[in-house]
Amino acid sequence: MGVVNVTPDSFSDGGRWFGADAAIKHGLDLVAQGADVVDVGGESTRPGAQRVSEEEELRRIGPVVTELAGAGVPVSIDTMRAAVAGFALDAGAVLVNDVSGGLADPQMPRLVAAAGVSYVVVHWRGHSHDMYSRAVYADVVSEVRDELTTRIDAVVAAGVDPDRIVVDPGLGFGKRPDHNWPLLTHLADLGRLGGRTFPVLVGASRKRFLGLLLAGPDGTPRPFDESDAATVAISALAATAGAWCVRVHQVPANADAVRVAAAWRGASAGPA
Ligand code: PMM
Repeated sequence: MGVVNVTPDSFSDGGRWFGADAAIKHGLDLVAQGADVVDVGGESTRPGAQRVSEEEELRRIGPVVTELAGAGVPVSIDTMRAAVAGFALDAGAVLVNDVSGGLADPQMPRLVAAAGVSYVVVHWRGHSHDMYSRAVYADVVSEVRDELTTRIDAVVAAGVDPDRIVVDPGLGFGKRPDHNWPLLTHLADLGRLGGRTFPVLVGASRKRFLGLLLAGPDGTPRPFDESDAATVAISALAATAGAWCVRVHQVPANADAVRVAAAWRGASAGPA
């Protein structure tokens, strides 16, 4: 999954694809580079971000989703708002990526259910402006599993087909850097919830915990756009561990990593 953030302020690529024409071209480039789906978002969720209005979010994503879907690109809409998701689905988007897991807008699960599309349910504890105040866990893996299970029960009760649900641990969302690593090393557990197995999506690309891991000797975090090689390492490891999808800003090397992982898994499943 290649990312197109149509925002002036996303932490990882803020401003680069803010104009509709640049965003559309970027989406087409990501597909040419090997992305299977392009995730279009119009609201930054970086820590501390304030919300944009629904009108502004629609203004940002509207032409980008319409053009990309019209060109045959499988488009995912990254939004917490049912109205924005509804617009994108009408324009041809095929997947709803809701980083709030249906918590931010109670209309979202019903909309997804009615549309019959795939739904990425992300673990989330609240909006970005104060997300770190909720980043308190005794056992992050079991708490994220329990809270994801609660969300799955809720969205299924609202009519979402369980076979259309993808789960995501929400790296960085209400998590401090040290919380992300155990989630990454327990991806298979995170997909097995309530007696079912769900595909798992991993969004580690360019996140702060990678910049901190790669900090220089003076402790200065590595800049976001210089953690792409670490993102590729996570993609290889996550895909080898069975992740269904990795959401990334730079596609070519990550697409290669996913192919390596597929060959690795294939060979490990076959005869020695
Ligand atoms: N992270 C961001 C935005 N959308 N969606 C999913 N499913 N999972 C994520 O981890 C995720 C997401 C924030 O990153 P960005 O601002 O670099 O796009």
